[in-house]
Amino acid sequence: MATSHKTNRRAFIANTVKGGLAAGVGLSAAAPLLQSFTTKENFMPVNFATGFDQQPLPYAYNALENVIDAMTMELHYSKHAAAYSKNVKDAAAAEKVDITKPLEDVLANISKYSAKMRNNGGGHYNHEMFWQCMRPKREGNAPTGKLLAAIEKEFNSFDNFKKQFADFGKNRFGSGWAWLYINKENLITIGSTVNQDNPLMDIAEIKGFPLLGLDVWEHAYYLKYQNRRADYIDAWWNVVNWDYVQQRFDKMG
Ligand code: MN3
Repeated sequence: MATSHKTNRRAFIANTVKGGLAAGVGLSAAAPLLQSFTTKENFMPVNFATGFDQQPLPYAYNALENVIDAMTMELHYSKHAAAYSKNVKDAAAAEKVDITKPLEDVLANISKYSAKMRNNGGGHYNHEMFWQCMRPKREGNAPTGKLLAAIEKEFNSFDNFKKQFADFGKNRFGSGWAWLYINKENLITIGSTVNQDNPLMDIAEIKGFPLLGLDVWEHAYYLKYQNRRADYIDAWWNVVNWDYVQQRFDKMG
């Protein structure tokens, strides 16, 4: 089992580099191996296990300019997201959680932990995923292959999917996330969560494995878009890393 895990991990790294992201995404010299996968219902593919440390941003702060400005990226990554990582580790120490195990193990049983663990564990997971769900702007940015086929089957068209997904982002009152995810019936679907909840949590409004997440907290867009959340979402489609979403989707297939 260990051999096949290593092989898969190597394949993932190779794919990631091929996909144009910096080497080392999701990995650091100090990162634990995260080999255990005891999550309830065995729902998470092992290659996407998440640690408690913040990983390097896979591009420069200004790499998404014109969609997300460098100042927003820097504050978002180095202040907001860094704080979630620090705080979830503090909560883990207080609540005797083994941080060499995947964060997903905690999220799947988050109802047994504190509000601090819920807010910061979700915040850390969501942002680690969010950075990888983006890449520099591409014209005509869209999914391809099996992922596109699954989206078209469920939503009739990619444009219709984008509209419905954007509506979840726009209509999430206050702070939260919009998600494309695989639900417990193994169908690709969309929804939203409040604050830093996500579909992995046993107490979330929607449950499943997230493929793509959109941060609609004001800190994600306010410097450039002020109150215009809809404009931020419209522009965000240009920087979605569909290759990364496809990798998550493939692991669930
Ligand atoms: Mn955020």
